[in-house]
Amino acid sequence: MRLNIQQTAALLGEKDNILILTHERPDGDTLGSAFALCRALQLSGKKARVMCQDKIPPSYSFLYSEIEMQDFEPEYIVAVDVADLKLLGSEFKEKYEGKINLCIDHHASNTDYAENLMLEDAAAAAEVVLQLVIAMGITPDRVIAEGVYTGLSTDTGCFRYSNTTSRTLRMAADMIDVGISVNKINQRMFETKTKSYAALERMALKTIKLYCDDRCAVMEISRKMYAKSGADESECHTLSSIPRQIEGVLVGVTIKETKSGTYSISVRTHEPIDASAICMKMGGGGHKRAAGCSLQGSLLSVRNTILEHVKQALDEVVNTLVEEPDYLS
Ligand SMILES: [Mn+2]
Repeated sequence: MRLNIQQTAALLGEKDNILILTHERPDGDTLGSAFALCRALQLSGKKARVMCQDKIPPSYSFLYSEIEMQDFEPEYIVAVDVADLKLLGSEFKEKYEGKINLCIDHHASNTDYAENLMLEDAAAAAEVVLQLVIAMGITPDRVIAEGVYTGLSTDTGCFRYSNTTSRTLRMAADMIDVGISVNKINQRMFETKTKSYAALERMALKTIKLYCDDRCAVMEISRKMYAKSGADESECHTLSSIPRQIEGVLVGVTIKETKSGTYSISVRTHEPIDASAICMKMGGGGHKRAAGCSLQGSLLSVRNTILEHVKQALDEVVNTLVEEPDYLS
């Protein structure tokens, strides 16, 4: 069932001992939103804690350094920024399938696996969480504000992507008014690379190839490259935005080989290509301009499958592109 902000706030008001789950390979939005909600629940006198199947990268430690890790038997389980149960990760999916009570999300592709507070036009789950926190009667403190700002900024590429709205910026401004250090967060999130990540990025850049009349760029990251660079998968979210940056490219694809040998695909698009529609055809989902899916098989067959769907999507809009000279390189 779909809930609105007020219904969800009232519902949470009745609950206690709340476990908040993030998606696997956690990013700034799932973590910022989860810890902001956790803090708000704790401030309202409830017990709450956050759990993630994967290790939380050290760069996000500021999000929880002031939050108490409370120990309790969970009575109510909330997933944040998790569009599909399988995005919890295989271990957590098995553990929590059928046990999640509430989902707070902003992905149009959400599979409604629990009672659902879903705002499709929100740039980040953090936008939903902030409205919820306020509806719960909690005034955001610095810890909540840092979580919300981190979610807003990371899901919008530091307010550059097309999902950024005036509301996103107003919410960010409100968080700054609480007294957070924007520079500290931005520097951590956008202006710092580990040496191992920088090494991986160099290798990844070399793999970029153009397809479909140079409208699609594909970048490939192998296990060998992780091993050689020493980079961790968890620090590699921002790689996916690189292929789309090439002039004339409408679809940027990043193919990452996972530990289990399957391939994790990230698709980033420019208007008018719908990344979510492309990924849904391959069993995944996401947003209009940023989506993902998983594929099995050889790298060659995986790449061909993706290119087939990308070509179809490009063919569907090719006539509209002619009228848009900006898209012609
Ligand atoms: Mn998100």
